[in-house]
Amino acid sequence: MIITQKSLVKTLLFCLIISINSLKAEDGYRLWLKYDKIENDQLRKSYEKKLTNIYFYGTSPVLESAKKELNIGLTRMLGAEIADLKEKKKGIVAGVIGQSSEFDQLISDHDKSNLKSEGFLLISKESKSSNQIIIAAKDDIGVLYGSFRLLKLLQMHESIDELHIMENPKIKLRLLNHWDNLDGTVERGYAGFSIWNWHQLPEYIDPRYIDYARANASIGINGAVVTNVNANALIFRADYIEKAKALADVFRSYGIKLYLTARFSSPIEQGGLKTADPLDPQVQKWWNEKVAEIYKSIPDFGGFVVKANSEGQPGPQQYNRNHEDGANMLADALAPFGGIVMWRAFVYSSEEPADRSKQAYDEFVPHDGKFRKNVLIQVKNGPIDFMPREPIHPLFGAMPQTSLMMEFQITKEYLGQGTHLVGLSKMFEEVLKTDTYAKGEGSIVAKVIDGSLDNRELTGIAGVSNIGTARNWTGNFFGQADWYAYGRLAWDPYLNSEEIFNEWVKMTFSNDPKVLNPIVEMLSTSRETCVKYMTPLGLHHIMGANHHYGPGPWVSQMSRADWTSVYYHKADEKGIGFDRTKEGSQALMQYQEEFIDLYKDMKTCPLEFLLWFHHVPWDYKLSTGNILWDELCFQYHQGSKEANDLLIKWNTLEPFIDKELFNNIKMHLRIQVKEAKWWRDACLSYFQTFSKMEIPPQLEQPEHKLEYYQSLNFPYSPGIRPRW
Ligand code: GCW
Repeated sequence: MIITQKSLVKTLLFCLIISINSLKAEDGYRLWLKYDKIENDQLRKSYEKKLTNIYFYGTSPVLESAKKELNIGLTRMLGAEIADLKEKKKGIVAGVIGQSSEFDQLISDHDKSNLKSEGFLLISKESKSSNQIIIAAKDDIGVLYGSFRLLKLLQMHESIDELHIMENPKIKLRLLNHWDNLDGTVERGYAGFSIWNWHQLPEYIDPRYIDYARANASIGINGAVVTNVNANALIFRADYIEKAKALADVFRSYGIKLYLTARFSSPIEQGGLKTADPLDPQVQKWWNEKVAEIYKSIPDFGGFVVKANSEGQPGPQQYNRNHEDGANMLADALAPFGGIVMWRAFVYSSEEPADRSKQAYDEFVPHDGKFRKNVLIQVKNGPIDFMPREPIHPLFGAMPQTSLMMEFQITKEYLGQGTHLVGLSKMFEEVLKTDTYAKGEGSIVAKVIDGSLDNRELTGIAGVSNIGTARNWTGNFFGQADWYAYGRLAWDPYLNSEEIFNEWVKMTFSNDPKVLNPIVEMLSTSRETCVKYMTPLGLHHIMGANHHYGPGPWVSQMSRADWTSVYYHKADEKGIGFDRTKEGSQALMQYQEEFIDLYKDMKTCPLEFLLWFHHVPWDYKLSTGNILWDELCFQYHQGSKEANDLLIKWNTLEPFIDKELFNNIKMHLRIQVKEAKWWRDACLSYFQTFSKMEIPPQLEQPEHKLEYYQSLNFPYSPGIRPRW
């Protein structure tokens, strides 16, 4: 046998990949793309027979990424070398439809006509003369997604016989929003600093950027807004545009577009103008030129996200203009290049309104149908702010002539931040499946977002990223599951969380039911657990001030009343809760009639939103048979107990989990147990000063007096908004 230098290098590289794989302790860096060797010999060999050859029709940077990924994944999982044999009859055959008649013949007309942009088809073809796994798509991004799907089948030990999988994404823009500042900090980030090293860009390309793009592409994310919505106009300086271009260049070969946040006052700060009035011709000209400059560097630039007239951010209202004027002005600058504006609906004015939850609806509904075609209104899932549980935002279903996109928060600002295990998929799913009743029963939020309810072309979804410089990306290991779940629901908002958790656990931990089932159960129950120990029965916004870490139901002194906790829980000697019914703030009236009927009556209002919509007397008898005060105590205690159950369950997994990873998660779960008890005891001690009732004697009593909980302070809590 003649060993050429090239084949020797290739073999050495192969050995290196295999050995690195088996030596390292599990530090979480590889996310769900672990590609561990398949230990079951029979299964591995059955895959190997079908997959050890790759042939791609055509080439492009995205197709190269797909091929590279198949190579890495198959080499690791099969422990065998993968050849690019130019063999078309055997193994993986991939391509974009419409580019080679030879390839096109492999696909039926029916399949061809059902495939949509970015979708993929995965089929097996077996005959005497051929044995192929075909990955086909209408564009190269679809081929990349199909390649990841094939690798996932193997990671999940599924059969690849008689394959016929076709998937099309249901939402067009599937974005991550990074609240990353140019100084490297991350607002509400609990996984270290920003992964974008602006200082060293554009020259230094951290290999992380590539792995970031791979991970996102593997779940179908096709856009990244790399800067904070509390925006900095510096990003529009020429040198920063070049830095952004360097990131866009990395993302491109993974089908990911780059977007930026636009500070509304940029024409003043970067352009030296006296005004940022959207109707001023000079202002429009500045934006037109700036946008043209960006597109010169980044031809596939996605567009802008804008937070305007919200929490001190500049906006059109400063010039007596409105959201429509502001959004359309930017949309006009972007339209010639195919760019879009995502204008956020997270607004509440500086004059305190009677009920902050009503404001976005009041400000936006009058403009329905008046935004340009390339504008999306980006709406948070609930009307307040990413609470552990909120009813859906009343805007969903209320603006049929406007493209509304969903904004979820993947980072856990209000759900235990960097430590608690809370499977967010359940929360996302709850929101997406809630009925708006906008067009009668069944008008669920997912249908608003995917455009099917109102026949909208431009559709989108955004998730506020939880990624940072932590070696495992998300700090808390289970944060990876939230990133994964967000991507999956962005691809298909009708998926079930159990299915998503199953996929993630199989790829991240193991296919062994002894490991799989308990972890899926932990993920599935944890969100409800968190709601119980933080904000049961519809309570909300009762966390510590500014950093939002830990309980702070007593917070009453802030520059605005609607930043305090007392504004939201309204506890007094009579009872607790925010009356948002017709007799109260009337926020409930912003929803459809059927929705109103569900919640309007204290007697029949589902318990999870009781205190969201009603001010309820302490001794009010609930459907559970308990009076309100007792129920509150039971729920807090149950939540704290369930947090402990998570730890107990985790401990049973010790024999099956990598030691480093096991301990990492165990330590975080211990923090969660401690903090769940802290939430419970602090909140009950405080609310007790109003209810004047005993915590039922069978329950553990608070460890400390209320003053102790009130005295705690955390000046260096992570993720706080920086002051510019
Ligand atoms: O929830 C609040 C956060 C702010 C955030 C704001 C927003 C980026 O506490 O940190 O600012 O929402 O969504 O704009």
